[in-house]
Amino acid sequence: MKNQLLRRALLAVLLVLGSFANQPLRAQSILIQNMPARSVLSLDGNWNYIIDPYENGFYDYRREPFDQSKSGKGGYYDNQKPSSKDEPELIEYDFDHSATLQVPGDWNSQDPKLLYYEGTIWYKKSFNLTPKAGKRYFLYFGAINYESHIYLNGKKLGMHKGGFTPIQYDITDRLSPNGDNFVVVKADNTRRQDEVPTINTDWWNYGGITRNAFIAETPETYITDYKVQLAKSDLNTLTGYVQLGGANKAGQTVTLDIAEAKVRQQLKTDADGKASFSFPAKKLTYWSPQNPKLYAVSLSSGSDAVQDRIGFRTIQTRGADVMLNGKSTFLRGISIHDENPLIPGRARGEGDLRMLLTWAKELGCNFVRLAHYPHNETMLKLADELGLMVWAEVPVYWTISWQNAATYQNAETQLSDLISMGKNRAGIVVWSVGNETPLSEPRLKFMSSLAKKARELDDTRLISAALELHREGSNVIVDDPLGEYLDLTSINEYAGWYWGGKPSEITKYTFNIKYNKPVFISEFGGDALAGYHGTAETRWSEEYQEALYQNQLKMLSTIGNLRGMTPWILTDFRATRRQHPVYQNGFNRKGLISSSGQKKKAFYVLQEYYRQQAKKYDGK
Ligand code: GCB
Repeated sequence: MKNQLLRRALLAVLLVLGSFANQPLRAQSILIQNMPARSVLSLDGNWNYIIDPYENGFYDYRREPFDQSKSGKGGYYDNQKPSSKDEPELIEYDFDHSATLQVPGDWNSQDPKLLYYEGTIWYKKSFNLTPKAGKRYFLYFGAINYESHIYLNGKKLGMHKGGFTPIQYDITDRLSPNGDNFVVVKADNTRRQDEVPTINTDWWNYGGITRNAFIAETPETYITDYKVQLAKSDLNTLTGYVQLGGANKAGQTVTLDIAEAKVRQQLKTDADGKASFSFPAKKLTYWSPQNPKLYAVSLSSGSDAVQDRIGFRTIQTRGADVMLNGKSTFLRGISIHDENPLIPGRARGEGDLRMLLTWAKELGCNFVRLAHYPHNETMLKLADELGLMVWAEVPVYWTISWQNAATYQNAETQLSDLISMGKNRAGIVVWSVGNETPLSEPRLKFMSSLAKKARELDDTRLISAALELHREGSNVIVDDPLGEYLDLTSINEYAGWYWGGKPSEITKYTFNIKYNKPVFISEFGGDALAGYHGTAETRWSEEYQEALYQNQLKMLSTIGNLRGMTPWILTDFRATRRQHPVYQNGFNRKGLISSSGQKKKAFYVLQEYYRQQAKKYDGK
């Protein structure tokens, strides 16, 4: 009897193990640094797709997921084909005869019937790759919005949440030896309260594989991660680490070469494959917006080598000042979404991104706020190259589920991935942990934990979040307790648009800010339809927006600690909330540049103000 019970228990355990054996959910471990610089097989281009609002390709008719079943089969990821003509099986999908979508690219802008679609779409791409002995292979997606389930040759690699951070899987032992492979992605952009972002945002919920896809090849032992930066607030010390992965990562030699700076260091990895370093930096030319100097940095170990272009600078605050390379600076910024309104949908390539940053330069910026989520790795590299400091942010936006532990974990993972991706970029000077989050105890715990996490992961940059204000008469008060944890007191402030009357009335407001830190206005603005003219009191007109900017700048000049701003926003952008049929038409019109590329009057107001600030702080 006892034996029988034991046997049954054993059988139950084996059954459970068996069902999981089919689909080990490979959590992505560490993000490999600078993946696009590797030898890659691009998976960009056409992918076949199936729209699946009922998720028939994922669940059986009892709503049990196929990929959790004993066989692990039955889902669209099998990419099944009829096996014999005599006994045709019932297969109710066929990727190869389905239409295609371009990758990278959101689905909304590629097929009119997908414009407002929120739900699941399956993507499939076949590719030829015969794995070579002694090599490792990693499948990479720059971003998939929002939840993705990824399968290679019918087997699950894993699930990823978060629409703006890279996804990587080691697929070395999953590639077919004969070279015929297929990858299937279930992308689901359903909005949910407990996710990050939550259900409510002011941007278009673009779905799909929105950034590049490729497979990178590395040697068996490879450079996983590295950080090469100046030490915290120290212009004379280069510090960082190199991390190897693979079987022979311990006790290896790593060479760090920055030829132009006459740096050549031989490092030894420890038992975990990590080699840390710290040494004096001699005669470096520091990165700055005036001179965005980047050094060619080369890391090599065994047969692996990675090249990067890295700038060196320090950023810190002292009282009211923001100090770049030890010198006080004013952050002449503008906010930007990952969208170039001249093309439909998300920005897709370097050209779209370069155009946005070139406009920011023309405006006189030395700073950009890449709102409200992690932007493309290419964007971060372009900012380095063009001499723009960057505020990088996670989509902790408005009213998140503050008390849900999984929501916090999700936000923290997105923050960690953003910091991992951006840590070698000189341009990034601020990590923002969120935007306009409403005061409460649970929110303070959530947000301050995120701020502490950001500092723990990277203490060389400033930490902030876009805060809200409240008013008593003409007194604008900023006393959000989260401010204690932040380096910049950043405020979103919409005098003259959402409150405070007409633009001409807002100069009466004065600011009462609790913290003696640099004050940064992370947003202000108002909508204007380009080409629509009226007086300074005609809402939606260019003149109204112009007056709003003029009076905002007057009002803000009374803040003694003011050290920068990123008005909202560089260009008009698509937003489902913006429904006015005459003035908005599905666009948030707070852009200084319209959806057809036309500069509005307010553009020139800010440009002139930035000219004066540049003169005051940089002497030109
Ligand atoms: C805000 C939000 C931003 C919106 C903007 C607006 O405060 O941070 O995402 O788009 O206001 O236009 O209302």
